[in-house]
Amino acid sequence: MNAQRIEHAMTDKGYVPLYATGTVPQPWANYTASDHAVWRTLFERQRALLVGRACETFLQAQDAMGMGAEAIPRFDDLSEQLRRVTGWELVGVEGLLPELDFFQHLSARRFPVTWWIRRPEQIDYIAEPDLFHDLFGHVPLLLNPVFADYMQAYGAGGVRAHGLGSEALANLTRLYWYTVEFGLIREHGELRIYGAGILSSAGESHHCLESSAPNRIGFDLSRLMRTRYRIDSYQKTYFVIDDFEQLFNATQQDFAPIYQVLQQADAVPAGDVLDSDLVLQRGSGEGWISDGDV
Ligand code: HBI
Ligand code: FE
Repeated sequence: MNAQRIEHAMTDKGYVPLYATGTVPQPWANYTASDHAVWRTLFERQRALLVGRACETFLQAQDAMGMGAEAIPRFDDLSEQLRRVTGWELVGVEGLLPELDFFQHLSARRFPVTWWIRRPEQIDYIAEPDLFHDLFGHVPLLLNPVFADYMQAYGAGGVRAHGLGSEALANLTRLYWYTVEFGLIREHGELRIYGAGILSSAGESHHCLESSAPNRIGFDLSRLMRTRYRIDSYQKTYFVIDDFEQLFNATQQDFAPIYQVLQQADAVPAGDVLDSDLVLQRGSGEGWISDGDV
């Protein structure tokens, strides 16, 4: 099944598709055999790749939820489990939501999940979030109480930033990008993946851990909020957290003074390393293209 695209909107990220803003029930009975087969192919490939690469919290949560390759999971089943453990629930959506709608859902402990899955010819790459990215990548960690609280705090911060203007919003969006989407975490002395943008991408699952091209830098909230990012290629820089408490604790302050300070500071290009950085690996920069940071 394919979603009806509603319209395109010009943003600072270029043209993005915008969909209906309401929530929709998951039309589970309408998924075709091909839809389920796409899920199965992607699930089997990523799970095999992620053992030893994704953090244990993610792998264990995915198992605990009974998320498997056999069929596209039902949002209602997953919501029931999430509600019991962390008070989160899933809501079906047509795709990318306007930022404020998205933040409001998160701050109410509702995670919007795109109901449709990519087509077979899009197995290796799709620019926009689909069901596989949202469910496989984002949903398991919502079973972890600390990460679940971080996501809600992020949403609440988003609602506040939205009222403060586009620069504050850009700062906050970078936080989401470099943690929830492309974050790495230290575990048993090694780097592991927790960001959903990586977890749902075969190529980036290798690249983020094994390539010598990207920088790997210790998490620092205001540094990260200054850092531009790329939406069209693997990341040039990954930020590494020690644990999910570090992430949650960083949200236990008012971001407004940070936004104020950052107004005087230049944004940092995606691949730059600063003297003040805690550098775990300085990237070789191999294969980097030089324009296109957002
Ligand atoms: N909408 N459904 C959906 N999923 C997202 O991940 C999402 C969104 N709208 C906005 C958005 N992400 C980004 O602007 C984040 O930076 C917040
Ligand atoms: Fe995502």
